[in-house]
Amino acid sequence: MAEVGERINELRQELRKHEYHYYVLDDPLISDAEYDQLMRKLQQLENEYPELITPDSPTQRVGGQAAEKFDPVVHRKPLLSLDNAFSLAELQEFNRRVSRAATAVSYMAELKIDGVSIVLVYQDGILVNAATRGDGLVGEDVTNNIRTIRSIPLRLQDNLPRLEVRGEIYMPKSEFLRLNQEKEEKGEKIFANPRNAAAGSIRQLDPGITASRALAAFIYDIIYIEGKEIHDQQEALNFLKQQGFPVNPEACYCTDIEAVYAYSQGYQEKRHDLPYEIDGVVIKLNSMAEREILGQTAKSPRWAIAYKFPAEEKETRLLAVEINVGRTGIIAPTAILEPVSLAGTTVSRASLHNFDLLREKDIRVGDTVLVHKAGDIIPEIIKPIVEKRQGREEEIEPPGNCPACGSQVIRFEGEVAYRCENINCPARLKESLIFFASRPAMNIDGLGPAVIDQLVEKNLVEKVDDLYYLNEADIAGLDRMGAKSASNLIQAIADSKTRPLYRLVTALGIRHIGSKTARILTSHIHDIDKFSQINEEQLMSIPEIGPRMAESVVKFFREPRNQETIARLKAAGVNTVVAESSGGLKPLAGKTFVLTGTLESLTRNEASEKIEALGGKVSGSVSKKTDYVVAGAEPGSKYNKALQLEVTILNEDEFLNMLE
Ligand code: 0OX
Repeated sequence: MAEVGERINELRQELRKHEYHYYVLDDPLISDAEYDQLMRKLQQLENEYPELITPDSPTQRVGGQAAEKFDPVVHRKPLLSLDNAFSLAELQEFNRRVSRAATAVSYMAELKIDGVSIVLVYQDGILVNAATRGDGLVGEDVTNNIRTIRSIPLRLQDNLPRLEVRGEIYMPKSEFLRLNQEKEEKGEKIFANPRNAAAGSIRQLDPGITASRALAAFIYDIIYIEGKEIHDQQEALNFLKQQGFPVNPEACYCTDIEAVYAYSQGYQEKRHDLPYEIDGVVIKLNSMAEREILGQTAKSPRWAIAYKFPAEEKETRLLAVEINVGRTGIIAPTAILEPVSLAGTTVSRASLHNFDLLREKDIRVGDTVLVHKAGDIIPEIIKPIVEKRQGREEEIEPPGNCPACGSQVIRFEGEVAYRCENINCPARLKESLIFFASRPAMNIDGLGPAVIDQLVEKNLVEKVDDLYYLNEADIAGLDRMGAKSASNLIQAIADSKTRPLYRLVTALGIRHIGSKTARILTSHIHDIDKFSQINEEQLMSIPEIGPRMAESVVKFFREPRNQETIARLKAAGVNTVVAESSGGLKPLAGKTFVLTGTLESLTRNEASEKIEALGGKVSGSVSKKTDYVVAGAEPGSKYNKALQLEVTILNEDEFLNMLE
């Protein structure tokens, strides 16, 4: 037991070291796979010896239930905000005020990270609380969310009795762009800027959501410390770094205000090359003793100031609005602008994201508009300059039909996006094909993105169903495709004709209908032709089918272009029905299986298919009626339930033997 404890400690130290190198220094010492392996080892030991789990273990970053609300946290002392300066003259004025009270003045100049202020409290070297700034007096307890940020140490280098620090949580530009793209593809509202995205991510009641966003942090202030004396800001930053905190490396010691100004000017240019957004520079009197002398006003310290960069915004004219269909079928407006130079590039187009946003901002063709770059990269219209209207500006309406294929445009409940749901729409075709051929769908071996690209570019496939009319000569003409692989691919396409119906329903890429839902649908609806006759109410009477799914199914099958596609797939010999049990060998008839964990040799879908093909049933939960629980690697709670109910547990080999 003592040995296990020691091994656990070693693993934790090792993992902390790698977290620090990866997330703070941005200089990993080992591969992700090696890191994952160490983490799994620790997890295994902690599973076996749960009494040895401590809150500062690297395994304990995401845990616990979603909260109902955030508790208030009263700050030890009010968190001050900063006075602003916008010019050299204002900086010099600040310097004069400081120099009147302090002697031997020197400054630390730090980048002003555009994020969300937080306070972290460490007791005996362990993170015990994290709170937002709130109104400066009372913030919100967001400890469980902050714990998920990998660069924030759960344990400090030294066991200081108490340390309270302040810093900024931010979302890197790249993560902001990724998140907004993901949101756009889901038809959801996007975040206006990385700061809002960081704030929104920290204020999630479910820490799992915070964990899924790559937030980062810089710590820059010691609010309270026991067990150590800190004399100036430079020492503070060094000390914070030593304790394992992420500290911004661009901070600079300046002996006079001119050096501060030169630093600020430099970053006004360089800001676009940084991976995070800054909105200025914070200038702080270096000496803590001198800070005491200067004191503070009601809301800000007299010893610090923010030099704010001018916002990078320009006025230009909105010449036209182009309506485009994205690769996933989302129909979105794009602004065509009179070219204008902005933050280092010439901008002539701007994303308008969705038609709701256009209406909310009341943007019209012909307007003079204010533009900026979201995440420093994506040109966007902030607002129209209403005072400059001439009266001839035109409002922009969403189209009724897809500009690429003419299908009726669809909008789902609760989404901002308008979509084209024609699986064969030329704008969507490549994406439709990639999904159609993918493993959870028709599982066509050898038909990946590279081949699909060529098939579409060479007009060999103009509709998904054209796949089934290809011949070997068509395929053998593609790059990097020999006669043998051409014949294999034709065979793989032919083999896919006999896939079970649920795979075809999955492959159609109907919104909200993944393979699990497709399975549920086809266990009630045994013929694809019946899908176009069914209404939302009938669909919702199927357990587990909700209104969003029902709406989506009905809209998909109502589109005449999709009906045509299905007819042609059927004509090509693709299976469109659920085969009634043909009296063949059904050795698993009457047996119920539950799958848990990851199997090595086949996916969950494949395993379910095999069980069902042999007459068995697959259920999602373990009960006394379950005959077998098949347990793969890292099984979930179903495994424990099986033990408890004494249900027979099969490992992968035993399961595979049963299928033979
Ligand atoms: C920032 C930032 C914000 C602490 C004492 C006065 C203001 N956004 O990067 N605030 C401060 O300092 C606080 N420093 C910063 N670097």
